[in-house]
Amino acid sequence: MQDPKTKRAIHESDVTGLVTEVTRGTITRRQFVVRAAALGLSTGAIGSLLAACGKKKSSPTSSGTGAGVTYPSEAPGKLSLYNWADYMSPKAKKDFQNEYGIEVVETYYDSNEELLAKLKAGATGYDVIVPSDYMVSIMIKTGLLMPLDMALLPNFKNCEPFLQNPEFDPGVNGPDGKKYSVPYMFGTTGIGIRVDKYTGEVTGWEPMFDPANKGKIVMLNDERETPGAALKSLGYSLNSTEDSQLKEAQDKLVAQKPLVVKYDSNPNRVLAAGNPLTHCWDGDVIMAGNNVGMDLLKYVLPSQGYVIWADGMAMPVGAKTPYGAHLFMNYLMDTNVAAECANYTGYQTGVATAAPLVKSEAQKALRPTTEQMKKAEFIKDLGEYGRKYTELWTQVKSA
Ligand code: N2P
Repeated sequence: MQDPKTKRAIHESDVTGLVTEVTRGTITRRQFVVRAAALGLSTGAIGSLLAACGKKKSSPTSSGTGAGVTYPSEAPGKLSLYNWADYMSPKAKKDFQNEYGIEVVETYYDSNEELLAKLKAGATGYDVIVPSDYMVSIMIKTGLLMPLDMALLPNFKNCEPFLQNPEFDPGVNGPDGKKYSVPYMFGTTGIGIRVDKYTGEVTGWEPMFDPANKGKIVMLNDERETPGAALKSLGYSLNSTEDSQLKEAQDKLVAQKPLVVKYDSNPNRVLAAGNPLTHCWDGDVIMAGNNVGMDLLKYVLPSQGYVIWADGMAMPVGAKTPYGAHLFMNYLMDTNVAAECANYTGYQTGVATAAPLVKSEAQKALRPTTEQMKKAEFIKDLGEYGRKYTELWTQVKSA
């Protein structure tokens, strides 16, 4: 029998050797994980070691300089991602686990409001969430997000300049100088058409409200997107704060309701299943096209105007592993990883350096141009007035 002390000494020198090898790059991080596990190290210990190597190698430098924000730098065995459905490459999650020894456990929500309600009701333990622009702003104001340690997010520099310090999360330009989200995907909201099921011409929102299309229409199940479509179709801002305009939009949606097959926020599945006219986000057309063939699909940005949106990655209060959350967010802003996620989801990556690596020509063609952005509006955090949209939507859903 080996003396336990001798055993531990051998063990430690083996581990030190492995760490040296992975730091020098003579073995991959994956090989490191396999060999460290063979030595009997726990997943948590492997993750911590790898994280430490990563710090030396590719600069998630120790926490400490991100606008005065620091978190204990201990890597976990797993982390919890609360996300939209069909919005994360399973390969990216697996690769992250192989590289860092951290398993990503993912659960899903259907809308920003569902996410907000969940957090407001006191749900804790989510490490990374993916709210849209206006919801980032609402969550910052209601104290639901933890500030980020930017020193742990060196890949942030890869992101689209217009998404780095936007109005909804101004970072250094904001009141507390802190940053609460980093870019994930962005895009537009328009109409997805199955050209094998609908042959009419679509240029604006009209076909979505045309009684002739009864039974062919699916709208998003979303209290800002869907009233936004109605407001735009009427020539109004989708951030209108005029009661009379909201009433008109409500009436229009109530009149539309008998034409609508369902309200559904997984439009890629609706399109793949063959629905003719679907209110959707741009990437859904690409994802459906990847399943049924792009020649069956078309995406139209309505002439009256539409939503431009940007989803961020953020860390809610109550996150179990702020350090793990940072490792994952930084990983997703890596050029190749962001390209993998963009290719999987069909959406436009917020990581500018990854955009040239998008494979689908159709997807590249949907990256909004400066001209298209002029007709687009971001959904805004309307403060107290936002309640009126909740009421409008409740009225429509219960009509
Ligand atoms: C992915 C949902 C994307 C959300 N299925 C658009 N903001």
